[in-house]
Amino acid sequence: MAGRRGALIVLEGVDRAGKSTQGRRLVEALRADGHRADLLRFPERTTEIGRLIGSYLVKEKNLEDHTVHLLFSANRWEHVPLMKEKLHQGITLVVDRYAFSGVAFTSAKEVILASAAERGNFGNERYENSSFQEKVLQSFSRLMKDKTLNWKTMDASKSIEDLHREIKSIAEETMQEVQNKPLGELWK
Ligand code: NYM
Ligand code: MG
Repeated sequence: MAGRRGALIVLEGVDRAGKSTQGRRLVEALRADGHRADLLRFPERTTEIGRLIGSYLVKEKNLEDHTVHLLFSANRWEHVPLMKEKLHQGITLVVDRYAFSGVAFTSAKEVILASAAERGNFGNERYENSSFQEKVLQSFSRLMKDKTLNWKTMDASKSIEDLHREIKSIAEETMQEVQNKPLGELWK
């Protein structure tokens, strides 16, 4: 097993798509099968930067748009050394949102008017309304045209169990595929 690296598996999508549920299930299942796997999420609200982001999201704090964008980015970068170390050690990382959310949510801001009405079903954080999420989805669709990344689209209306089985088999395939490949760099 020496030298085999872990896979970086990123779950992206609009709010309430089921990413967190599936991420947790995936890590549990991989571990149960004897793989080494860790779950990460972004924003990771427990660091100093993450606490700033958290207070922005719950509307306790106002931050200028570029500033908050860079905080989200910094919040990922502060975890990159640890992520690389784990991947090199053979630990597969399941990540609940990554830089794609960074692009999709910030770019959705550029096109949305502040007048978007709050709708049902979402929570009370910033961005949690259907017109904003619609823009986010369009932005994700553009990002998925990048064929250097191995995107798989999931139908989030399926049952938790069915989705879990699909995601697990994709994850296992990916772990096999990348185990002897060097780590790549995103958008380079
Ligand atoms: N979000 C998340 C961003 O706006 N930019 C980012 O870079 C990331 C990683 O944070 N509505 C947004 C998307 C979500 C919000 O995320 C909180 P979560 O997964 O609901 O905790
Ligand atoms: Mg949320």
